[in-house]
Order: sequence, then C-alpha cells, then structure tokens
Amino acid sequence: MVEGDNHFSIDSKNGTLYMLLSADREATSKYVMTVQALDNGPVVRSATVTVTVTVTDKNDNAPLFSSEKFTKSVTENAATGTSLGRIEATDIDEGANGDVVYTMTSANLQLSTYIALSSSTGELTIKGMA
Ligand SMILES: [Ca+2]
Ligand SMILES: [Ca+2]
Repeated sequence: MVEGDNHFSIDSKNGTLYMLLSADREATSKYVMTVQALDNGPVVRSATVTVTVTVTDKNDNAPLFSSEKFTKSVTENAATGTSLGRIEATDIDEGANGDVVYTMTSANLQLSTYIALSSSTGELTIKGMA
C-alpha cells in the first residue's frame, strides 16, 4: 500500500485487504487508497491502482428532536388549517434509515380530534372543532 489509512492493511503476498478498525459511515463514508504491485525481476517493474472502499449505512442512529420540549400556542377559535408550526427531528443515517415519520403516541382525545400532526413533516395544524 502506497498511501492509505490506518483502517486497512494489505497482505503483501496475496493482496488481501484487511479492515483493522470498524468504520462509521456517519464519520467517513468512503476510503480511497493506492495499492502498488511490484515484480521480482532484476529490474523491478511496478503498477499502481486506486482502491475505493464505500461504507454502507446501518441504522445505528435514532432520530433526534431539535429541542427537548416544544411549546405551541393557538388563539381560540383559530380557523381550520391554521398551522402551529413544526415539531422537528433529524436522523443522520442514510436513506430509509434516516427518514423520520411523526406520530402522536399519547394525546388526550380532545387534542387529537382538534389538532392534526403531519407524519412526514411534523407540522401541527388545526383540524377544526369536533
Ligand atoms: Ca448509520
Ligand atoms: Ca436512523
């Protein structure tokens, strides 16, 4: 190996590449290294190649809310469709592992009939009086 990273080692006899440290896609998603092959001739000849290792994602992070607590207020008799703003969470994983879906897990019956939560955006809106 000519240049690389301490995450890898290579068997100089058979070219097997070994991973020495575990990878974290959220820290480094790709490793690029140069590997050189040398012959044993009287005048040594060589070739180099670029090796790219891509780290695929594992769902190892939970979504994180942007705040520990959200407080919203609404004026009485607010019209149906009035937005109360968003409850926001982000997930640093990739693709479906990082998609956030919002659901109301506990709300008093009155609240869930009066306020709607968008499962995709986390936006709260007034549904209208029951
Ligand atoms: Ca991950
Ligand atoms: Ca995740």
